[in-house]
Amino acid sequence: MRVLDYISQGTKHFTLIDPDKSADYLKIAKAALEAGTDGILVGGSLGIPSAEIDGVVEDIKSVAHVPVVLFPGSICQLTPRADAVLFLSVLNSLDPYFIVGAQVQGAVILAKHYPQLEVISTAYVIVGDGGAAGFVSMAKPIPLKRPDIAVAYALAARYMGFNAVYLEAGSGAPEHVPPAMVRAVRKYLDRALIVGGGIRSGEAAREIARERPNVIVTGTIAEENPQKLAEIIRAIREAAPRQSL
Ligand code: 1GP
Repeated sequence: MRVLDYISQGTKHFTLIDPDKSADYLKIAKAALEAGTDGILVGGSLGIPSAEIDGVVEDIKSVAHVPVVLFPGSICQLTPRADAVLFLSVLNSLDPYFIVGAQVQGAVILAKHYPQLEVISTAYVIVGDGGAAGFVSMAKPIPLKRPDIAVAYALAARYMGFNAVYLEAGSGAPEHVPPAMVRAVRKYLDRALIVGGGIRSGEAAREIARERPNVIVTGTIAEENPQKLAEIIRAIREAAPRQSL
């Protein structure tokens, strides 16, 4: 099954592993798999040497029975070892490099060298604090109290033909994407909706899952508190049993 089809059904939990932050990425991957995560994203806003990314993904693939998907912070984080890549365009960046420049460079690598890698075109929309992702990509984050602006971006993404929209509050953000914003976007978006950043409790995950995004991503919690991760995954399952869109 293609990863896009896999994530388009129901609400799943993905764990973000940033090898730059966590030397012990394999331990985190194993803990996340044990807690029942449905997929693993690999990537980060800051540097991961391109020489390392192949090995990191290979290692994670060797223990994972779920899709391993690239979440590249730069074109140096591409590898054919993954199951798919989120081909991100930071729609609310002020710098064209992050909207289409890096994508032009990355597209050539994908087409010429990794044509077998599934590409999921993803409108990456930064909201609230935005974290390192927002800072590095020169984003103008959408205020948390303006779900209407998030809807406008999601609609633009839909008409531009993106496969998915990713609402990103930023890793470690003080506030996650508000459920009201997820609800507003879900109402208009007939394709995969991914939400992440600042989700630290089962309660927060439950409230977001009730709005039926397709993927809820957590990163930091897997590094800091694997038990909490199990609670988050349970809450998602309870709030959004695996319904189809
Ligand atoms: C993925 O950036 C997030 O969208 C991960 O955020 O580290 O706050 O869970 P956390």
